[in-house]
Amino acid sequence: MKIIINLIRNLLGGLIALVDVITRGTKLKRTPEAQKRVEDETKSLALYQFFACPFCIKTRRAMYKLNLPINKRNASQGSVYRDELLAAGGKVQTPCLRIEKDGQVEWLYESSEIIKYLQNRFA
Ligand SMILES: N[C@@H](CCC(=O)N[C@@H](CS)C(=O)NCC(=O)O)C(=O)O
Repeated sequence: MKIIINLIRNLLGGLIALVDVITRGTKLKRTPEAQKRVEDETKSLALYQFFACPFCIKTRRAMYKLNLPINKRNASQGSVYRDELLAAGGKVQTPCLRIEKDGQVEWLYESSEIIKYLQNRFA
């Protein structure tokens, strides 16, 4: 039964991911210098995610629109990133944004909080 539920979940997630790619629209345009600065800043960020999770898709969509090449780390079963998320973030819930600043690391959960953070910082 669990296998069937997971299969349906992944199929639905895959479908949403496909629709997302088709309907994403355009990325935010910056001057080459501004884009370079943003790209340098995004090096200290990483998104822990599942490919087919609707909340992750929503977050990736916002990242795409803001033109943010944030490193994506798949936290699926058996992955080292899953262990890392649990150990350092405190729970396996995606999406989670790992933010490194001045040698400190913050783990930001909740898609709406992550999107708000990215919009405040990069829009
Ligand atoms: N309110 C959260 C919901 C996130 C959520 O439910 N994520 C699911 C995946 S779609 C999760 O991490 N579940 C834990 C698991 O699958 O182990 C958000 O908006 O980010």
